[in-house]
Amino acid sequence: MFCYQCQETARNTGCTVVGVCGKKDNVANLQDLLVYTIKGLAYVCEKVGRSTKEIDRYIVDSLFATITNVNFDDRDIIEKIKRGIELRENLKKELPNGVELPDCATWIPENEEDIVKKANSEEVSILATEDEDIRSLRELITYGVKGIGAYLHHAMVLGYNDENIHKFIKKALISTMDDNLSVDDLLALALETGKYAVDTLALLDKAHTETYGHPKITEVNIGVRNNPGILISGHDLKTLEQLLEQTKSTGVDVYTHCEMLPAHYYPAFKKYDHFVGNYGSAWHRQREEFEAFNGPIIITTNCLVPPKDSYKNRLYTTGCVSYPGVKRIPEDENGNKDFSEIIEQAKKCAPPKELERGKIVGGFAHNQVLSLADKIVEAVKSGAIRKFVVMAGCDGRHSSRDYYTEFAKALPKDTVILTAGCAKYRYIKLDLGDINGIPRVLDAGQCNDSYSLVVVALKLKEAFNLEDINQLPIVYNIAWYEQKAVAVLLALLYLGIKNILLGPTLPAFLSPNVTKVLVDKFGIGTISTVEEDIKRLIYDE
Ligand code: SF4
Ligand code: SF3
Repeated sequence: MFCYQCQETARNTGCTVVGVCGKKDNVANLQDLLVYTIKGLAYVCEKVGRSTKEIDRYIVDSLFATITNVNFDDRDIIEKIKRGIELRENLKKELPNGVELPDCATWIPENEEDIVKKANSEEVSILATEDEDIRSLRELITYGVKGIGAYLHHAMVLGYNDENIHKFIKKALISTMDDNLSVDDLLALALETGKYAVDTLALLDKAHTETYGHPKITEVNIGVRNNPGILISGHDLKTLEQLLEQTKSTGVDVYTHCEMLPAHYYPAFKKYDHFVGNYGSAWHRQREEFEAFNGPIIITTNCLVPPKDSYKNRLYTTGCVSYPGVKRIPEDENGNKDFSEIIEQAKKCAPPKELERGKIVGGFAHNQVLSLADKIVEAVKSGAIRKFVVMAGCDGRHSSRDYYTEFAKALPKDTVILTAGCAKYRYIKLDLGDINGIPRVLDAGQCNDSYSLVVVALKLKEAFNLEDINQLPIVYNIAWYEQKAVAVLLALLYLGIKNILLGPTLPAFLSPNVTKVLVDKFGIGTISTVEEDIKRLIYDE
């Protein structure tokens, strides 16, 4: 195996024996083959000149399955590979004879052994691209497209879709196999990936807000009650909605974990009295927190960590998530899921163990922030707010991420943190106070709600009558971990945002030359010490 798609890759170069995330080498290789299969299918779609709804959904779901901490299940990946080949071969019937196709579009396994053999072959590995810079850009684009696929999946679950994004996904994937493309061509394609990431995030924002209303300022309880509970994690609000409906009047409470926290900010979920609060913190703490929860846990999307035996029998996956030996909740053709078995199990479980008491305040997505725009503009003009610091992104295991807690604490009192994604758990429970009633940490929501922060920035640009988004008193200190964050980063670059600090390390998949281009063109940098970065970002020294 060779995988370097996430921030925690071994020695910041690549996982080669087993993933730091727990992904086994056979699964890593099968995931490479799945991506190879998707590319072959995209190629045939292009040659035929059409796709189908089924193919589009398949591509998006399969890309999602290869994101870090989503799918650890070799059986599931093998089934997806078989399905991709079936879809490809069916569509291929529309091609005239004699059309030349690459191996990824022609290869047919006779049995599962063939699939495993192919997965282990060098030709499907990332390392098959020898030139380090071309490989770097191909992977940057592929990871951006994985992130787009995941976000598009979320929108599609709610009935929102965009043909053009599906077309771009295929075009981009095909381009990563094109030996005629230069470094410059691929750089342009990486920025175009950013454009489609913006479109996808905008679509998902529309899907969320039209379905569940605009997030509002909300106090979320972080303590527990004395009823049995079900804990739900990940980003999929539709699954949460179904769970809340089915648990009504059952005596079972529902709690969110990690990226599901922002669900509390949506008006549509406020009517459920048994939707109690948020339990615990970010994904990497789940092994202790799930154990303490006592009741069933549902993982709807990333991030799943290989479970401990102590709670494996009350852990459930759904959607694109899968783990060998962990029960999966299927859905019918209308996307409906049946939680009755889980609810019955919950009733027999002890209430969650209390981890903490208090509240988190959030709900500062664009609509809510813009309703405070006058107050914010006034605070900036009067100097009460010196700067906004975007600290969106992901959390992770590395102790180097303590930096973000220390950075938040060390920020001067006239700064406001804008956040989204699970990175917030590094500082959201610190009491950082407020500025004229505006809290010093404004949480917009999930990682996809980073889009919301951009909408706010664009509105402020208008309010201050500025030409360039970079003239705003907004600086960026972003933490990344997985490939959704890569899509968000490309979106920010496409929007012209400069001088982003990306940490805790720069991606291993960026070669020195590609990094240099990003530094020269966009001023991208990485974190140093808290003191240095405060000087650099806040005092422009
Ligand atoms: Fe390693 Fe990250 Fe790939 Fe997992 S996803 S195998 S930790 S690089
Ligand atoms: Fe977090 Fe996985 Fe990225 Fe959605 S839940 S931000 S890491």
